[in-house]
Amino acid sequence: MPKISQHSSDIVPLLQGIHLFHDDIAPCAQRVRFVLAEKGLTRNPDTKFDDVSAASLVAAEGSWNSRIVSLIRKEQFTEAYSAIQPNLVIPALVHNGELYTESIDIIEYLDSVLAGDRLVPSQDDPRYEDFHYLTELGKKLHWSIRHVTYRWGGVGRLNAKEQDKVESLLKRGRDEENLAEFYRDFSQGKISQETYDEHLRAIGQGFDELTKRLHDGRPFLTGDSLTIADAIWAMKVIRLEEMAYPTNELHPEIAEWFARIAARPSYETLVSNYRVLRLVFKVKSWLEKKLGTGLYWAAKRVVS
Ligand SMILES: N[C@@H](CCC(=O)N[C@@H](CS)C(=O)NCC(=O)O)C(=O)O
Repeated sequence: MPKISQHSSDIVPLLQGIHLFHDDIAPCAQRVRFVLAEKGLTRNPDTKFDDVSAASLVAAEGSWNSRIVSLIRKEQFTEAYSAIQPNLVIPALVHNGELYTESIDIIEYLDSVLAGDRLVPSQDDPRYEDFHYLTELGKKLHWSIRHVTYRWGGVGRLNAKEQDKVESLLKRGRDEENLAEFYRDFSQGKISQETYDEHLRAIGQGFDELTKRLHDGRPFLTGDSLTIADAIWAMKVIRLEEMAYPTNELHPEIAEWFARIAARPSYETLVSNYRVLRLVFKVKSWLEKKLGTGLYWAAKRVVS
């Protein structure tokens, strides 16, 4: 059963067709875009997330409207977005005036209503148990990816006024992603190096779980065909590689599997819209690697 989310936004009921509230750089949104691309839908030009001009309200069949919630401009922390997603995270999806949140729930919904190969195995599929395990592990490790990413980027701190605003907006939701705690500790520099290292280690252990499965030569994580578990983990690899995480050296089987995902036409649609930023990330991480600092060396030190 689709999980329709409640909201208090005036914008949501106006939207017809498929509208994704997202940002190109966010792995949780990338996985939804991956599914939209795998299902053959095309992306319409970007608009601001709260655009209500007549032309932006309807997404034609076979396409989706891209509503950008810029994380860099902290647009997730606005009244208008909190009325859509009170936990202040992306993605959120609207289909014909109904709101869906939580990337995995959105994906399950899209998989059930869009034509094309099924990407979520049914519960009686022998792969389901492992699929579920890998998906849940991927979800759990999002907290670690968040720590590693913010530590590496060094930006995104909130000042006291912003923190108060975020905490007051979050009272409308359940703060399922622990944003209030994360931003309070991150912004005040209270997260220890040991904690960051533990998160990096947890990611390495997660990759070990994938490697165990890939050892038998299967092309995708749960067997012969692509599932959304592949998408969830591939988006982690994208993010980590932007920061020079040594996937090839530490997890060669994962690098090979990832190359199969990256060869799919849908992959290009994930990264093509933030080429410049990706280049900035890669230059930063390349320089760090040369200087003996950054995530490359941290991972070599911490992940065995
Ligand atoms: N469990 C949520 C996680 C959503 C999430 O944490 N999204 C991140 C981007 S990947 C976000 O919006 N972060 C906002 C922030 O860091 O302030 C989902 O899968 O939809």
